[in-house]
Order: sequence, then structure tokens, then C-alpha cells
Amino acid sequence: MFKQMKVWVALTTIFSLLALVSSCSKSGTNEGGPTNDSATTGKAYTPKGNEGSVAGAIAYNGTPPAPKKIDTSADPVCGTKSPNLSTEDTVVTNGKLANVFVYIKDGTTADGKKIGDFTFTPPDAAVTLDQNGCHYRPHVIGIQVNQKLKVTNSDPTQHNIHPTPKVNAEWNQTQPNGAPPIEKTFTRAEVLNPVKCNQHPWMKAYIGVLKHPFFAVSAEDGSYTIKGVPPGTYTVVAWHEGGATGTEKTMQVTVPASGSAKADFAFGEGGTASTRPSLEMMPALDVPMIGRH
Ligand SMILES: [Cu+2]
Repeated sequence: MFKQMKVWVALTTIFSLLALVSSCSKSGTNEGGPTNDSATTGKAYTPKGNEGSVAGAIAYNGTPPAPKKIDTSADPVCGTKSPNLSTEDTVVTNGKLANVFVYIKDGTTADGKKIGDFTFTPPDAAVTLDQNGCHYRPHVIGIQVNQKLKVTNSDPTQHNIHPTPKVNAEWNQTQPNGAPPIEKTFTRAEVLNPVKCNQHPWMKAYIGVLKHPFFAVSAEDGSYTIKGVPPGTYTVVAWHEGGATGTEKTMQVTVPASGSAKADFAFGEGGTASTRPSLEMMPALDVPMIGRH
């Protein structure tokens, strides 16, 4: 009798442990949800005709760093074509900042769908990055996943374009004077890919790759417009180069049906007006998992 009890207790313990393990792993699977960082999973977005826009201007507060003259003596062709080449990391005109990459990071449409769960077919038109006067034009570009990037060489010298992404494949390719355009695609979203030239160390550009078409680059007057945005509430990020990984400002906006949301950002001294770090949202996502296990 006593022996039977011991076996019973042992069996009960084993079964409850098994139940615990299986419920734990089950809840872990459910809570993780589908991970969706690929451009090919999810439902294709169909425009409804009531899309709106996000628009604004990027200000630069305080005195911007003066552009530095670039020594191009390593390649005389560059000096001849661009005798006054200077750094382009902070281009400020009348207090407005150019070359800021502004994009929708995440959010929810008015009908309650996560924007990141949709897929967006990339446009047929390629995005061109030109090497002209021994610098890249434009300096910052946005492109969709699997959209064609066309690299052209408008200089009478050789370039070697070399994007240095972290999640996409790294590549570099020589493009002599008169060579045909190089065509490439990026297979994963990544903000932003730095681009350099192995021939001319001062050449720099940045490529923002996104699953969706909701991005823009600020013009010389600091203005930008992101078009075709489904009505909804979104986190908008403005990214400007500098330091190891650049600087990000974030803002929540609500795009009304067929209307426009305003999102002005500021960089430079104390340039955080109306922005908050996006990191604040992270712990809320992580805590339930830690608590359970
Ligand atoms: Cu070059």
C-alpha cells in the first residue's frame, strides 16, 4: 500500500511537470506570434483610394558644422571635374536640413491592421544612384525591397561602389569609365546601408531599404512628403547621418482619410522638439515573456 502511494506520488509529479513544460512551450509559441521581416509573407496591400500623406520640414537648430574641403589629389580627374568638392554630411540652407531619411517604422491602419503585415509590390522603375563629379547623387536614397537599384558612372574615371549593409548581402563592384549601369536589389529591409567607393575614400551615400513605399528624403529646403499612406496611426522616424549609426528622431502621427499628417523634426542643438525615442516601446513587448519563464 505504502509502495503504491510512492509510485502514485512520483507519477503525479512527473505528469504535472510534463503538463507545465508543454503549457509553457505552447504559450511561448502563441505569444511570439508570426515573425514577419520578409517582404514576401503577408497580405498584399490594395489601395482603397482614401490614402493620405505625411509631410513636414526638417529644421537644423544652431550653427551647423562647416563643410570641409575634400582633398581629391589622389585622382586628378576628380579634382578637374569637381574642384570644390566638400563634405555633405550636414547640408543646411536657411536653417533647414537636407538628406534626412524619413519613413514609417510601424503602426496600425484605421481598420486595425498592422502596416508591417502587408506586402507591397516594388515599382518597376529603378532607383538611380549616380557617381558624378566623384560624389554620389543623390547623397541619400530610399528603395523598396526587391526594387532595382541602378548605379551609373558619369565620370571619366573608375569607381568601385561598395555598400556595407549588416543584414543584406555585402558587395562591391568596379565600374570603369563608360561601363554600363550596375543593377542590384536588396532582399531585406534595412535602414540605412552606408555606401562607399573603394577608389575614392571620401565618397559616401546612404540607402534606406524598406518593405513598403512609405519613405522620403528631405530636400534642400528641408521639406519632405510621404504619399499614398493608408489612414491610420504610425510611428514616423527621421534619420540623419553622423557618428557610428546616425541620429534618429521619432514621432507618432495620425493620417486622416484622404488627408495629411504633419511631422516636423529638428536636429542640431537641442533639436528634439516634439520627438521621443522609439526605445520606450520595447520593454512593454518583452516583459510578459520574461515574467512567464
Ligand atoms: Cu569613386
